[in-house]
Amino acid sequence: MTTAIPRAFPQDFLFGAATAAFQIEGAAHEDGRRDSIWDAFCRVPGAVINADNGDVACDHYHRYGADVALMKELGLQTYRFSTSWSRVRPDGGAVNLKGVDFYKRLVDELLGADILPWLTLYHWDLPQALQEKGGWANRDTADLFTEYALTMHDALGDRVNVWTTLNEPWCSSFLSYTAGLHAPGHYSVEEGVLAAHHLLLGHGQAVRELRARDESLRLGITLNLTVAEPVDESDPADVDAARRIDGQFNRWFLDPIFRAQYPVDIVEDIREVDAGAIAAWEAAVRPGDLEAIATPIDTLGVNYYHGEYVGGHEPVNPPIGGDAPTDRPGRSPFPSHEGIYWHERGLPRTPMHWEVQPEGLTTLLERVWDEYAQPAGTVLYVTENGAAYDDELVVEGDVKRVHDADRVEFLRGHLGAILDAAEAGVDVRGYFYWSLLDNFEWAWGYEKRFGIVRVDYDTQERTPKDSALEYSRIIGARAIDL
Ligand code: NCW
Repeated sequence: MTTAIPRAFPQDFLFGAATAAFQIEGAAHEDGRRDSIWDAFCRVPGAVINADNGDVACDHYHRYGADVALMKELGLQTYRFSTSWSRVRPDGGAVNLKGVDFYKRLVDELLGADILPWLTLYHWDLPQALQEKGGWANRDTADLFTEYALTMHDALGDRVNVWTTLNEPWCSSFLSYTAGLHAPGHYSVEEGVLAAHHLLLGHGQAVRELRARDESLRLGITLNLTVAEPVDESDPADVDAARRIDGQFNRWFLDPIFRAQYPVDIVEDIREVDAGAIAAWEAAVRPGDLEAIATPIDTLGVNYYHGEYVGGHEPVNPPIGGDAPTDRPGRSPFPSHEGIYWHERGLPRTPMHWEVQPEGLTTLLERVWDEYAQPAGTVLYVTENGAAYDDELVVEGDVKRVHDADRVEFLRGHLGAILDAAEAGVDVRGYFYWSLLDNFEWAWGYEKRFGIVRVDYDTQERTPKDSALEYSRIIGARAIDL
């Protein structure tokens, strides 16, 4: 018999799970909440698989007590959730106290269970009333976001210490305003670049104001980052494809936040394809904006799911499947995409068609640490990582089980990749599995299940999957077995 060798996590490493308001709360028309852009987008024919919506979702709004008890049972040390702007300031303006109260109750429940609340202010659910005024393409939205951040701090500043401004601004700009795949479903390069700038501006302003109120807060942002690998390192077209993907996914956000500048190569690439968009964007980037965006942050949240294997020549065997779940017309989220091709490299893929490549997380953490975080004195957290699999519920005796062996392996692999990065000197202090619960997976509706806890959407019954039990075991041991 061989004995597994435990690989321990650093003492202060935090284990958690993540969710987002629109994806789990439901209660869409209760206690003064008004439509967000996602409520409206769900009504657009063909925008979301099965025309699913967030009206009920996981009914977390009513079941948060039991959900927190479940987190406690699993041993989670921290819980990353988002607050809904549409609940708290339903028209983007006046404050709705009933909405604020929900988050007070949730945070009190977490604190009572000794779980650290990790609050994200914006996970894509802009009040529809603000979209009607141009949404994130309108600069006023950045100011209103800052006001909303302060409203949340008024309510929770005494109880919440860790604040994340935005989740994945790449998604709420380019995927939403340029690719049309996420709400509000527009197809404009100009709106995409404007939205990205105003999101970043809102982030910077909010950090500045929150910091001025309370120096002890731990402030940051969460980005979806990737590793863009060229098919052939010695082929200039392949290397250029990787540069453009890296630039549009990663550097477009990392450079302004950490260096107070946008990547010049990408500005020029976009100018080539849409000079008008870049002219509008140049006019929108006002003096002082970049200084605001680069207000120092304490934590950078890294969301990692998969890498990009790209080249500059059409592949002989292109990857099967894509990222668009519906038949809605698609446009690339990358303004500069001509001549970039995704290639197949034989890695396993999840049902989202996302590659599984834990080593990519090590590479990514090392790169972000060396080039951005360490020089700025910012520490890293993996604020999302997870996988959707076609889970099956089985009944064994009178116990329900989900034997999600793939997800168990995914979890262990990525935790191992984090340990590899930590051993190489990266200051990475925590991991949040995405997601605690199966939930509303945006354009994929309820079809894709990312949870370590299964949700039966007919009964709202929660069933911890094998991955939840394994995660709980790992958290208890503070180690993975080799
Ligand atoms: S869609 C997405 N996700 C998933 C979502 O549930 C969560 O709210 C997000 O933070 C899981 O993690 C994030 N990420 C965007 C994927 C990019 C798709 C790229 C499409 C290119 C055409």
